[in-house]
Amino acid sequence: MLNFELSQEQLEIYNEALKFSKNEIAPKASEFDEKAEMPFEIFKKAWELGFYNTCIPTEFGGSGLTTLDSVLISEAFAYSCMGMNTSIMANDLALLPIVIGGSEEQKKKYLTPFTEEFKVASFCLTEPESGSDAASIKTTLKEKDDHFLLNGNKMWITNAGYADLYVVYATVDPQLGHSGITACVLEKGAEGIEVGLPEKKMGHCSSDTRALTFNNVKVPKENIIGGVGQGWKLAMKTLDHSRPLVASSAVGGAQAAFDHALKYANERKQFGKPLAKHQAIQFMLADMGIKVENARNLVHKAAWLLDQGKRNTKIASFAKAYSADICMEVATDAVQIYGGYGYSKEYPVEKIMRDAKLIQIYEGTSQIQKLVIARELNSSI
Ligand code: COS
Repeated sequence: MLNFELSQEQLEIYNEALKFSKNEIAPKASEFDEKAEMPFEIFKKAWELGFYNTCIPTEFGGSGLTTLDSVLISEAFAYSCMGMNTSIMANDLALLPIVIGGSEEQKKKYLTPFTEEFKVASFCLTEPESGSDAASIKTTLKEKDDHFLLNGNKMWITNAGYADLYVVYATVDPQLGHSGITACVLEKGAEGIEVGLPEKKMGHCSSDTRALTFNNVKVPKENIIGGVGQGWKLAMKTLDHSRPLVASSAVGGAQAAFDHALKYANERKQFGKPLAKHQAIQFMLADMGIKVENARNLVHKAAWLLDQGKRNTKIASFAKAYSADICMEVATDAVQIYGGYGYSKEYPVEKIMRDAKLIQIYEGTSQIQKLVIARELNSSI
């Protein structure tokens, strides 16, 4: 049976999240963007309402929300600020490898505390010389007696300045390629973790991004997630889960840009009538509406597939590439419809356009999504 309507429960989750987004996030979005600070008070309130760490299963204190529920929350939050939503989603990105590949003890030890108090987590894969080619990481984990020693550099790590927990990818032997990659968990304060200064970014300024350096950090063997050499597949499976969330953030941003543009086009008059009565603008608005609707449908399908226990790699990449690209396009068109006002920080679409750009880049660029899609297509024949 095909049904395009959300259930009553899903609608309630979305409406509650949107209410929070409009009442708590929207009024502070510009201020924190300008200050380039994380809004911890807002994050803590979101955590108290159960909008955080939605990937944690109920056995470990989580809320039991589905992936589809999670993308609804992500869209609602991003509607008011994609930057804040990035920081919130980054917690899920970091905890997902433990949810997917961790042992029962690891899940209890590392996931449960996130349900008991507000905590921050970071997913540490990218390096200065390893971005799209994620398997080329140089950070090493060398076995020594009863533990490993972690050495290397990570780059563009969301939440890194405040993280209570880091999930770090490293190689036990670069010669082994993918099968040397291993994931481990580190807690705040582990000796040898050096946290860089905050990156100064074009957008997503209310989300903390930094480099990390690991100098002989001692990693107990029980901190390895999923076994030595299992890190690559764990990272790829994690991205299958997290890409629908990122894509839904793009949908939220695009919907906001569209709503602002539609309202403005009905208010602003030129040549004696509202912009919305000019066919040139009507066609732009129609195209923007088509794109947002299409993107949302793809995101919901990518999340739904996971909830059915099915592999969603191709559709998750469809959703990520398409939503990120249309978010950029819709935001750019919204700025165009606002004209000179759209270029001003006084109006909301300028920030949406800056924030949209990053979604085409992080968690796999649009080009990388197409590479993943091509491989999935080729492997199916
Ligand atoms: N689920 C399970 N296994 C997967 C998988 C997935 N989604 N994707 C790949 N794999 C497996 C492959 O099946 C292959 O397994 P075998 O060795 O058993 O055949 C193995 O992993 C290697 O895969 P692949 O050959 O595709 O590896 P590449 O090094 O060529 O990876 C991509 C290419 C583009 C997929 C990878 O580098 C990537 O995702 N890059 C973007 C990284 C990213 O998103 N960075 C953002 C950081 S997080 S903010």
